Amino acid sequence: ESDIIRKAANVRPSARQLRWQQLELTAFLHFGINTFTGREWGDGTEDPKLFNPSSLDARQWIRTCKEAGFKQVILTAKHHDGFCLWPSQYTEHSVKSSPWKAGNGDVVKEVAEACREYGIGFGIYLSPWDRNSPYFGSAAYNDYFINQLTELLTQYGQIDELWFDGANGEEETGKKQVYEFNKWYTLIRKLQPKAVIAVMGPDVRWVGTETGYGRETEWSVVPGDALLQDKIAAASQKVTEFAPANMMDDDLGSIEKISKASSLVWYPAEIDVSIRPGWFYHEEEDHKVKSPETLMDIYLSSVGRNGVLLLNLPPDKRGLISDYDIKALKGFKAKLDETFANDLLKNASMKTKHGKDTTIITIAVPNAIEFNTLLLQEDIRKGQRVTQFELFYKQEGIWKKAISGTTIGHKRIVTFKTIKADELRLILPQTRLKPFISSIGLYSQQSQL
Ligand code: FUL
Repeated sequence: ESDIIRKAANVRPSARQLRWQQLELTAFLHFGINTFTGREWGDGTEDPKLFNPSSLDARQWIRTCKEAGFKQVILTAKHHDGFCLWPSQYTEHSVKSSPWKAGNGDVVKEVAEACREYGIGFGIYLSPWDRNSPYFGSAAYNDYFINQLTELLTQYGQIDELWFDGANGEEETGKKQVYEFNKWYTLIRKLQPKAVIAVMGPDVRWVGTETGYGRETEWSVVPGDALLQDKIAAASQKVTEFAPANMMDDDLGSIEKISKASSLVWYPAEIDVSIRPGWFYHEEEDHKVKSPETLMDIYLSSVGRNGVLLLNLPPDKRGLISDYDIKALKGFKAKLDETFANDLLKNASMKTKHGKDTTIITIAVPNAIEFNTLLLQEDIRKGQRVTQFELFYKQEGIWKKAISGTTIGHKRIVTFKTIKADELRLILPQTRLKPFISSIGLYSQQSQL
C-alpha cells in the first residue's frame, strides 16, 4: 500500500495539462445547422442553404466570454450532422454551400481571429460521429477525418484544445466506425503540440455528467486504464448522475481504486454544461437560461471541485450570443468578483507543522473575521496529495469543526454557515506523502449570509 501511495503522490500533470487546469473557466460555442433547424442532433440531410446568420459577429462571442472571465473557447467546427463551419475541401456539406457571405465565409477563421485579438485560448470540437459523410462506417472515413483534422490543425494558427465527443447514435443502424485514435493523437502532437486532447483523448477526462456538478472527491490521478478509449463513456446525453460504470463512478482515484491499477496517470476532469437546457440555441429556451445564482453554484461545484468548467453559450440565428445569456453571465461574473475580491486571511499569520501522516496549519488573524467560504489549493505541479481536510475554529476557548472534506487538487471551495473567529486550524489528517498547499483563503459570500 505505501508503495502505491508513493507512486500516486508523484504523478504530475504535463505542461499542457497544467496550463489547461489553470484556465478554470472555458466556454463551449455550439453553433451550426442545428441553430437554424431547431434541433439538437441533426441527421445530416439538412440543406446547407438553411445556414444563414443575419449578423454573425464572432468578436461579440469572444468579447462576451472574455468579459465574463472565460479564458478559452471551444467551437463546434463540425457536429454530428457533418456540417462544417469552415470551407473544408473534402465535402460540400459546409458553409461554402450556404448563402452566408455568398459561400465565402469561414466561422472557424472568424472565431480563431477573435480569440487572438482578445487574448483567449481557442479550441475545436470535431465530432467523430458524422451522419452526413457517405464514408462513415468504412475505412475511408478514417482518411476523411484525418483530412479534416489536418485542415483545422494547419489553417487557423494555434489550437489549444481538441474535443472528441464519444456520442454515437448508430446502435440501431449497426453502422460502426472503428476510429484510429492513435493517428489523430500523433497528428495533433506533431502539428499542435500545445493542445490538450479532451474526452476521447489522453489529456482531459469528461467528468461523467452534463450537469455542471463535479464529484465531491475528485482525483486527477486515476488508473491508467481510464485512457482506454473503449472505456470512455459515449452516450452521455441522458446522464444526470454518476452512473455506476467505469468513468462515471463516484470515485475514480481512491486508494481502493488505485491499489489494483497496473499504472497511474494524470487525467483531470472537465465539467461541461449548457447555460440553457439545450446545447444549441432555441428561441423557446430564452426564458430557461440559468440564473446567476445557478451559475455561481455550478462554479463552486466544478472549479471548486478540482475541475475545469466548460460552459456552453450557444449563439443564436443572428449569429450573436443573446441578451438573455449575456445578462445571466454578467450577474454571475459580478457574484464571482464580489465573493472572491476580499480574502479575509490576507493579514493572517500561518504556521505549518508536518507530522507523520497529519499536517496542521495554525492560522491567526489580528481581528475576528466572519466567513462562510473556504478556498484551498494544492500546488499540483508537485502532484495531488490531500485525501482529507478539516477546518476548525476557536470559539470561547473551545475548538469546533467548521467543515471537512476530501480531495483538494487545483482548487477546492466549500461553503457553510457564517462563522466568526480569530483563531483557526486547517488539519489535513490524511495525505499521500507531504502535501503542498499553495493557498488558503476565507471569504464571505453575501447570498450565504
Ligand atoms: C454530446 C453531444 O451529443 C451533444 O450534442 C453536445 O455536443 C455535448 C457537448 O456532447 O455528446
